[in-house]
Amino acid sequence: MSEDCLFCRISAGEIPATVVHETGTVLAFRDIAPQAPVHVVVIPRAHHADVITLAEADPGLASEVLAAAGAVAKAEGLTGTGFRVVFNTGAHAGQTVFHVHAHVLGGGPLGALAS
Ligand code: DGP
Repeated sequence: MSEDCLFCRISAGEIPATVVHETGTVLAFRDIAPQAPVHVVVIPRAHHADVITLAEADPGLASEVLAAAGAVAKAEGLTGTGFRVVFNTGAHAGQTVFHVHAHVLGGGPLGALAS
């Protein structure tokens, strides 16, 4: 755990969040500033800065994050209509929290991705 990492502190229960799915290794909670009717953030409990460093360091854990994103999508009723799984990676992508997280977005039509 990194003491100055927001998502490490949420994982540790030090900062409250609306948790929708959790295991010993991953946690999913509702985004504080939702960009879609359903907007859930999925993190590994272990601290890795972004999805690329996670995939290099622990591909099994990266797979668990994706499996959790799928479980969230299913539980939120998104699998029939479609949804988006997004890993913002680095400053140009708008990443603001440098603890890897998947955004699971859905519940209505989503805008086009930036080109
Ligand atoms: P990104 O821009 O990809 O780094 O996404 C970070 C997301 O984290 C952003 O959509 C807002 C969300 N967020 C930031 N602080 C908090 C918080 O304290 N609680 C929750 N639930 N979400 C947060």
